[in-house]
Amino acid sequence: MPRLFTGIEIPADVAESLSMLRGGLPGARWVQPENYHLTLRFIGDVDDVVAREAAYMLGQVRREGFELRLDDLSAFGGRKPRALVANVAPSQPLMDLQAEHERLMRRAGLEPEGRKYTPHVTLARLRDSSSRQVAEYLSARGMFRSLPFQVSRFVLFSSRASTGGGPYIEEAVYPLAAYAAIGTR
Ligand code: 2AM
Repeated sequence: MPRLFTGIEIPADVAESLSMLRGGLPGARWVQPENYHLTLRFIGDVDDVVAREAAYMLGQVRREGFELRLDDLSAFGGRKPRALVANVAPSQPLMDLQAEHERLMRRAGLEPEGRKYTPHVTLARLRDSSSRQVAEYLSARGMFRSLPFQVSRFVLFSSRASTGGGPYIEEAVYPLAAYAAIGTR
């Protein structure tokens, strides 16, 4: 059973700037820079029929590319921090693309995603870091802001069944076109 999710790749120059943030937080398991990604829709462990249906549905997306920027760092989990993440600067095209993935995956037979979508790039998974250590790390690092980057495709990724960690495999790649250029201006 493949464990699938849709997402956006992080370009090498942005990944390099994120990789500078590795280290200095006890209890952190740092994500390998080649595994950085922005999840759009977690699909989970599905059988091959659902996987094929999901891949087909994603091929229906007709959207333009857009620009994104990573903006600031934070931790998920509150008093029991579980992940250190880079946040994404607000982007309506990103939210629209994510909402379309959600609709398409429901049409492919998946249960609705109950949690609100919070776009992020996970930098480290935290096991034994205290909220104080995380706060210290965040204040020592100060403000993080990436260069803007162009999103011109999204990807259906698989990861090792059940563990969820990288390396991730690109099962299918879907281009986002420059439709705006065609007769709309
Ligand atoms: P994360 O970055 O917040 O850890 C591949 O496992 C991707 O799917 C990861 O980016 C992970 O998000 C996300 N993911 C893993 N398990 C998930 C779950 N149960 N629900 C939603 N997203 C999940």
